[in-house]
Amino acid sequence: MAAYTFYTNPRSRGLIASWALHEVGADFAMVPVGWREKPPALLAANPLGKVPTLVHHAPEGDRVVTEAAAICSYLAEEHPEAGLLPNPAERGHYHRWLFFAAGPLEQALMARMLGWELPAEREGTAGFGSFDRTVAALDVHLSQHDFACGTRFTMADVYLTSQFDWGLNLKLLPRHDAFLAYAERCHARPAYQAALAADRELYRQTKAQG
Ligand SMILES: N[C@@H](CCC(=O)N[C@@H](CS)C(=O)NCC(=O)O)C(=O)O
Repeated sequence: MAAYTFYTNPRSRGLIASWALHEVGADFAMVPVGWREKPPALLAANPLGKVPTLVHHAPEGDRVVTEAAAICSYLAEEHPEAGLLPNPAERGHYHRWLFFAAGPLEQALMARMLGWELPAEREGTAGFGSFDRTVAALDVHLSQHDFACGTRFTMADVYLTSQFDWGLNLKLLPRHDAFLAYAERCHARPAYQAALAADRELYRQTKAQG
């Protein structure tokens, strides 16, 4: 049995976890999930029925990890030999940008995509402040640093780039030079290319099956 069972669907947030699995060289079995009929084992592991969902078949028993950002973080910790954890000097950046991407950035992108208008007087309450403030914070950081943690790729970049891809592909994020250059640097990772190829193949198979 593979060390991990990975529930996914092509062209979904599953690609984030797939990239992370490829980065750490994990031994995993992929289970494609149809949106209409979800496997009972997925629903037992994650009643929300979302992908990605990861089950780690650890020696002492199964561990379920959901939420793409948590899966990235978990895999980096389970596979320290992959070198994707932050060193002590990078830890602030690592946690900051991983959580920023999963919180404010995702909220800002989702609000923009769904046309949710935040009244200006509620900016102080909303965690992302405003779409423009969120984008500006990212722009400042990525104009000064090549990666989330500075000069080196870490697991935080898997998640941050994935949010960028969503924002750039749907034309939600402005095509700032710093954003495009950052995405290009991270897309050059062989693990990203491998995960993308696997996702496209899964999409092709899913389409062929109707
Ligand atoms: N908070 C979750 C969101 C996962 C999510 O919304 N996945 C979507 C695909 S991108 C999904 O499973 N949708 C199917 C459904 O909700 O039934 C994460 O970050 O992993």
